[in-house]
Amino acid sequence: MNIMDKKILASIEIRQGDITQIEVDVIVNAANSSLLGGGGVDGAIHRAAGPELLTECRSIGGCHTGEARITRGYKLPARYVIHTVGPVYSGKPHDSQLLTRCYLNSLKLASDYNLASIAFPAISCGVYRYPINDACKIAIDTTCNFLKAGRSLKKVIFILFSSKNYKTYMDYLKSI
Ligand code: AR6
Repeated sequence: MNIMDKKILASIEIRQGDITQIEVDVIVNAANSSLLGGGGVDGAIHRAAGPELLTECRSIGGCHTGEARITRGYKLPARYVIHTVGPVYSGKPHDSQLLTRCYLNSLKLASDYNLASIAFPAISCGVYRYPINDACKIAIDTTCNFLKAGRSLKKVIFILFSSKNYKTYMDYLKSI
């Protein structure tokens, strides 16, 4: 591993916990294409942010799978929320392309807003049933490649709800 790769890995952090509690510039929401809320991490973010988040999301008018939109964070400790729509897992190659685009478009949007820190949940790994091992590689590989271009982001946190998913991310990060 060269010095540049080490620097990139040092800006990635894996944590176990609740994304609604985390103090970063922007947290990412695993939304659905309506952007009008739902269960899982989406429900938790809307509950913690308060009703103004839904009002702003309504004004956006939806988001296609793989794309991302940004709103304010309202009552959350995070200043902004990036809403991205992961694929419903089907087992087809297109799944990984769409999940890659979720991470890439979220990272690009954070950079466009000149943000320094971002936290991701395991997009698509709940209700949308994406296998955690495959999703974890996409999340970390896409992020490392993005950080190589060196824009505003200095810290990328992956925050996992379960200890099993936390271990999957830790094991993969250690292996690269
Ligand atoms: N903090 C961090 N991670 C969480 C939290 C939290 N507070 N809550 C859940 N997770 P899911 P998806 C984890 O189902 O698969 C919604 O209804 C959870 O354990 O939230 O992309 C949307 O509206 C799992 O590992 O998102 C969509 O309809 C991961 O977050 C649909 O679900 C993602 O699980 C999106 O499904």
